[in-house]
Amino acid sequence: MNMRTVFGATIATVLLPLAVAAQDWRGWNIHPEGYPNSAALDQFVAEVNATTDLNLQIFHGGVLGSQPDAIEQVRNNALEFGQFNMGPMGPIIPTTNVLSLPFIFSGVDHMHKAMDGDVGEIFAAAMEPEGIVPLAWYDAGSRSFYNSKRPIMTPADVEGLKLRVMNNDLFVDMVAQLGGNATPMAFAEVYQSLKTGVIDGAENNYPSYESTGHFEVAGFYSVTDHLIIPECLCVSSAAWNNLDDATKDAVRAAAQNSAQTQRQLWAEREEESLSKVEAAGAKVNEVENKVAFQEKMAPVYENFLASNPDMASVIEAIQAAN
Ligand code: BDP
Repeated sequence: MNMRTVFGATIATVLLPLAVAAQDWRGWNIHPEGYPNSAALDQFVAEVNATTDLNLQIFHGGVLGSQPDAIEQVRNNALEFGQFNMGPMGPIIPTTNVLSLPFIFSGVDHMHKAMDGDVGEIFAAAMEPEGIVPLAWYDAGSRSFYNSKRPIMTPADVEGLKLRVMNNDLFVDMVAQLGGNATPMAFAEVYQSLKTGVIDGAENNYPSYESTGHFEVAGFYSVTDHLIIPECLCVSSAAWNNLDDATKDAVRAAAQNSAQTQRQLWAEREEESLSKVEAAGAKVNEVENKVAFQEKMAPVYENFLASNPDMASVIEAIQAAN
């Protein structure tokens, strides 16, 4: 045994018990301070720190890395918690892809009803063995297309547009069915890519369109409402399984309280963001015939079910929850 090994072994033996005893939890969040999700996470952290022996810290603004990386880090317990959109969760936990199917929910109320009830349990059961425990579901409104070229009124208006999507092949297929070209890209890179013309547009809800400044460089926002994707406040399975029952109850209660706060703040922020982008000159247009977009999505469902036939029952469970 050389000195380095001896030294390494000594450090590991000394540090490991300390790390376990401290119960410091680090959390990932992509949004800036003051965003509804960030404020709700601040509340979660404060409540858990006040009611348990845990010591949580949340890092806003994506400073701990991109979302796909952060999901992996929570799965590996390199981070203990995070606030994740189910879009980038799909490539890692296939069942969650159902939540990224275009027009799967008829509206946000349908999404709440499904996720807060038995349907939410289907996803929790699929996620836990993969290293992630969802404790509460946050709102992310509905996503629509925006771009720098023209208002989108009909599917034909999407033809030829280069659009950024979140990291999931389902979204690439979704844009392809409309005749556009999709590029999966990290959230943090979108502003610059829009500005330099690497892409023509992207898709998101009003609060993210506004908070990122994308409205400054892609001024046509067209209300297609094609995706309603829930987000989770998630804890790593390893960290979760380490807790006693009383602590689990306290953490879960704090997560659910934070989700209530998030949903309230979300509703307010949607309106504020819409006013802000319109005041800044962005052109927001309603889409009269959303069914035309929905019809174009039939092959997305067919392709998805062809490779995931067992997901038909999950889709039915969602539809039944409406
Ligand atoms: C926002 C989500 C965030 C995503 C982002 C995106 O809240 O989790 O990372 O969209 O488009 O609405 O990447």
